[in-house]
Amino acid sequence: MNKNYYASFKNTVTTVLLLSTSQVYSYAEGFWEDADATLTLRNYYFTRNFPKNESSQNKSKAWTQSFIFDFKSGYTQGAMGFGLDVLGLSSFKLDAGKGSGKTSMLPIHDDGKPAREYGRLAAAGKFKLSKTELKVGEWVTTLPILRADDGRSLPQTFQGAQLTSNQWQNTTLYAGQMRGTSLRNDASMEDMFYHSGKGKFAASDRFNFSGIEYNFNDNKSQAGAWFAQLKDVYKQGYFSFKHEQQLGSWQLRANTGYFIGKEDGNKKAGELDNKVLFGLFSAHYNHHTFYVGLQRLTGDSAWMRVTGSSGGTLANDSFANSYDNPQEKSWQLRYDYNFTGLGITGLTMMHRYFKGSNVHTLRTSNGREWGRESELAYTFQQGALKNLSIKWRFNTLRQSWNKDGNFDEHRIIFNYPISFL
Ligand code: BDP
Repeated sequence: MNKNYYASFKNTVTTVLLLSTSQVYSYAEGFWEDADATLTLRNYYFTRNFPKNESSQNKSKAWTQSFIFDFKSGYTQGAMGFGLDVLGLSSFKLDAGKGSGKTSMLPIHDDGKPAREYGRLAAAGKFKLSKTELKVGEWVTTLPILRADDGRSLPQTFQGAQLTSNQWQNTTLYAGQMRGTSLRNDASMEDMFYHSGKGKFAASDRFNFSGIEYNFNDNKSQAGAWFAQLKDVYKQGYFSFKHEQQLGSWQLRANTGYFIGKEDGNKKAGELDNKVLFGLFSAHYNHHTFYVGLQRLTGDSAWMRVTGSSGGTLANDSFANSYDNPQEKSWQLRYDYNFTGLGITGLTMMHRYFKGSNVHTLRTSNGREWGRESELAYTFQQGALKNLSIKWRFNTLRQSWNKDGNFDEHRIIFNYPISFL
């Protein structure tokens, strides 16, 4: 009897354990099943020559090896799904001396020497209810009003919370608050700055935003409206319209936008005034793509963005400059070729030329600048090196009002992504 009792007790416990394990397992299933993990090995060589700086420093260079580990989970099952994203960032100096500061490749110590290594661990928890997601933690933001920069050794990150909802068809709603940023060449989390371009700057630890994007016309058109506020420094509205259109064998695209910004609350950077109207238009035909970019700033302040973040939303953003000084007018012409057309899949080439005028800063009221940029890139298509990409970027910038804005640059970037899971 006793023995039987013991056996059935044992059976019950085993069943309960098995059931709950499979319950936990199936609960966690989505978490792992839809997870992605990639380790990118990035080797980056950067050199900037300042031909006009005879008296002071005329060269700045740095070479780094970086490791970017990017884990993104799926969501656990159930009404409320839970997930976790982890980003491990680590970069090592291979070569860089005093004077490498102008490369923004590594943090610079007080004695002017670059750090031997730097990095961060960024994690974000995410919760999903139906088609609405709340994310809390630290990650690489890609919003048009707050775009993290990933142009050097390691990407910039922001810390905060963001709500993204796809509850309504064709519509995405965004809202959130960021409380700090870690710059692309820094390991620490700091307040967010804005520089007015007229000598005024101020920091804040609150960046609030909301936005809506609506896709229509078979997803060929998109309209967006955004609000951003760097509390007590600036507030900004952004309206965007994107469209693509097939015309015979040509594929045409337009990416247009309008920013309007003012000082906010306690006006920590003084009175501010900025508007930007821009359009980037492209035509793609048979491996060739032609672009025209037009951009015009009005008002007394530079374009409003958190200092150190990317200018990638603007039409005339580039490897080394964004042509976003107070009152600046600029244009660009660009040509891309994809060598698939000649049977070499993976090889691409880009050339572009920019011209900016009517720059108003503390040093000039009629500044001019121009830039020329090229990129030759190859991505291995198969074999052991599959997905390894090599980019060679070379560019020149000339600014009439700023010695440091006259340079010739070379960047050689290897990115080798290794996927797990
Ligand atoms: C790009 C930014 C641009 C910067 C440039 C740079 O969008 O505004 O001027 O980096 O590093 O990513 O010089």
